[in-house]
Amino acid sequence: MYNTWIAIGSNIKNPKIQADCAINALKNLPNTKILACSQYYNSKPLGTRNQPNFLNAVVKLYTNLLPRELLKKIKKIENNQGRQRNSIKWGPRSLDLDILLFENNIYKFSDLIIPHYDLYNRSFFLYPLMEISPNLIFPDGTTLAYRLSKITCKKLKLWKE
Ligand code: PH2
Ligand code: MG
Ligand code: MG
Repeated sequence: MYNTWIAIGSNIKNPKIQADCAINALKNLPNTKILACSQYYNSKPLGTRNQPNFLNAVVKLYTNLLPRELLKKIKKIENNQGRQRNSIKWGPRSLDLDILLFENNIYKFSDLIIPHYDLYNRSFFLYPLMEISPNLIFPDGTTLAYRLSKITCKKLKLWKE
C-alpha cells in the first residue's frame, strides 16, 4: 500500500459540489482509503486571469493502485464530472485532479511526472498540504515548511459557500 497526495481544483459548474463528488469517487476507488482531506480553499487563477477563482484542496490517499493506474482512474473521474478538454491552456475547468506526490518517489513517464512539475511554486498545493501533512519531506530532501517559506503567497482564504 502506498501514500499518495492528490490535488483537487475546480472553478466552474459548482466547485463545492465538484469537490464533494470527487472525494466521494476517490473514496470508492478499489483498495483505496482516504487518510486526510484539507479544507476547501479559494485561490486566484494562475494563468488566464479572466476566469473565476478556483476551489483548491488536497487529499491524502492510501492505495494499492500504482501511479499510472491511479492516473487512469482519476482521469475517468474528471470525465465523469463533465470535464471538457479544450485548447485553452490553464482555462476554466469543472474538475482537475493532479497527483502531487506518490510515496517519496520520483516518476518520469511520458504522460505523468511525479512530483507534480509545479508543486513547489503553487500556494494552492503547498498550503492545503501543510494543513494535512505538516511534516512532509519531498523526494529532493527539502521540507514542506521550507518550500512554503520560499513562496510569496503563503496563505489562502477558505472557500465560502
Ligand atoms: N489549475 C490550473 C491553472 N490555474 N489556478 C488556481 N488558482 N488553481 C488551480 O488549481 C489551477 C490554476 C491548471 O490545472
Ligand atoms: Mg492542474
Ligand atoms: Mg490536471
